[in-house]
Amino acid sequence: MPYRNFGIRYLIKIFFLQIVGVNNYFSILTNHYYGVQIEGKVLRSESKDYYVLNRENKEIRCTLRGKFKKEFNLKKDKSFKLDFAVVGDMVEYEMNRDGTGVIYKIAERKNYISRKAPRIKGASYRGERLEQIVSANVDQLFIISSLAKPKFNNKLIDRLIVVGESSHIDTHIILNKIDLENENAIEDWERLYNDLGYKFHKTSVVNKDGIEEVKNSLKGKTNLFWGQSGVGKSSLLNMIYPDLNLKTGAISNSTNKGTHTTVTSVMHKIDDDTFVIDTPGIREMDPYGIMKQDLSHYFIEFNEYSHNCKFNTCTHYHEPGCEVVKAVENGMITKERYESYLNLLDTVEDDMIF
Ligand SMILES: Nc1nc2c(ncn2[C@@H]2O[C@H](COP(=O)(O)OP(=O)(O)O)[C@@H](O)[C@H]2O)c(=O)[nH]1
Ligand SMILES: [Mg+2]
Ligand SMILES: [Zn+2]
Repeated sequence: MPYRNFGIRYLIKIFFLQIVGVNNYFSILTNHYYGVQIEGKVLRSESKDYYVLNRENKEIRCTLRGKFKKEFNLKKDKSFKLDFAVVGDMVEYEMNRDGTGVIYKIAERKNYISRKAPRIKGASYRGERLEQIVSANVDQLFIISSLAKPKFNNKLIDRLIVVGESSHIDTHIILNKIDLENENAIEDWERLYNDLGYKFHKTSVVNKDGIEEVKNSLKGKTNLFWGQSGVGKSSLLNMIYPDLNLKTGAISNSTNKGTHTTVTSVMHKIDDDTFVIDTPGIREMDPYGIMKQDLSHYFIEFNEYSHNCKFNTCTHYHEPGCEVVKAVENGMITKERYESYLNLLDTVEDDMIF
């Protein structure tokens, strides 16, 4: 008798609601039908799997819920759709019976670090390049460079600084492998970046120089290690946190590829408030979503001059009455930084997707 059944069920439901209260009743319902809902942090992803660390420090392999699509308004100057999770995302997932999980919610990102997805080798297609997010919710960007092998590359550092600045993330620079050459060669760079306000650490994994200083700077933050392949990102992390046991390797000259090194970004938990993200080495670095007329904002020493340029759309290149160009001529802005700027301005122009 369906009607009578319904009546009894209805009475039980009312009775239940009376006892446990509306909120608890619904949470019991949800738990029963959809599994327990848990919060966690994405540590890494492999193809379609996301490894999520929950509050009990358990790593759960999750997939994204089927029709997962959510509109985010993430970065100050950007708004677009994302339908995936990335390293560093805070997510909510439900447990399956087999111990895996299904992510059904990605929390709004505080910030994130990205670049243009690398060009596919040999492809003649020069269309829109997608955004590749390296990590979300980062407190500090550590740009890792080396004194030699590979040789110091200030243009790459400046490109990475632009990403840090445009994402409003504190940026440090590490110069590693100072055991290889006389570090005096780098004094001018050290002064330049320090003057700009970027903390400049000098390290050697061989001599253990500067390791404690870097370790102290990492404490209590979520830190992204980023830089060229072979500069020693994984080696540094191993030296600072021996338990990590990350793979390291020399770059083979013939293929220019790392051997058995990091392939995707991986976040590691050090303690309750300290996280580090090791990234695969990069060979090219084009910031994503930066417009030509905004680029100079991310060269922070340009700002006090660019206000006074004759045109407020000045790109500080060929325009008359440009105060930035004047500052370069007067030696107030270094030629090297200005060259990095022009070099980037070119890329931004080429690959403009807005
Ligand atoms: N001489 C010297 N070699 C280093 C130093 N740090 C790392 N290396 C070496 O550089 C190579 C690349 O290191 P790895 O950590 O894999 O670089 P990653 O690609 O940036 O992670 C390895 O052969 C390391 O042993 C250092 O401070 N001094
Ligand atoms: Mg590595
Ligand atoms: Zn100008």
